[in-house]
Amino acid sequence: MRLVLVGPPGAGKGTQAARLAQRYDVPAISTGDIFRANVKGKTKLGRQAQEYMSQGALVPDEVTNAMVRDRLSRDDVFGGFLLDGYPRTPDQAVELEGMLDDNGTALDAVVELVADVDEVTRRLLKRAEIEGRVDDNEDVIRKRLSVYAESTAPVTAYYDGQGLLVRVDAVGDVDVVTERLVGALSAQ
Ligand code: B4P
Repeated sequence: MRLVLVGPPGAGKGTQAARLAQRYDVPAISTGDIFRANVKGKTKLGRQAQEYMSQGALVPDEVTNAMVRDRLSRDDVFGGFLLDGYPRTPDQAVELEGMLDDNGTALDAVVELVADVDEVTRRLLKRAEIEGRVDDNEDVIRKRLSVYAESTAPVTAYYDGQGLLVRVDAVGDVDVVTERLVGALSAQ
């Protein structure tokens, strides 16, 4: 199973990626998590990513693409993977296609988690209270949502054109959303 999860910030990508990875026994690869781990570890990549993330901007494509290329070269992805939060721009989508071509593989599906702006804003503000993430304040959330509409919506259109896009309603109980995802993927 080679899957991509897309959706606006707060749609539940990280939440559902962990569950689907367990269900399909593939590694979940979250570009956001990798960046956050590097920020925490004060690495060069972390220093590069931090200024963009704290402003709600995307980390430049060349940095993100190189990081994903490296991650997808490891042995644990041979049997499949779930990419959470990548690709997020048309350039990243084209790069990913190249990486998979090089390995003689291709994506099985791209799942879009659909949730409206009010719902995702409410979730992220709630997470801010619990986790205190620097990019979960109202101004930065607004910026992240506009970046999503501008840069990532074309990515879903691109995959829709390839017949790979599966849209799933991401509003509701976490378990219910997981069952919707599994149902949609098995019907694919
Ligand atoms: P991400 O880490 O991907 O952050 P996100 O879009 O907010 O999604 P996340 O996975 O954290 O939240 P989720 O929806 O699961 O990216 C952060 C930053 O990293 C980006 O802004 C960018 O700067 C950089 N970045 C990452 N990937 C990049 C790329 N490819 N290119 C360039 N830059 C990149 O969950 C949100 C909250 O909702 C949680 O608190 C969760 O508990 C809750 N929730 C989940 N499901 C729910 C449900 N069904 N009901 C109620 N609450 C729910």
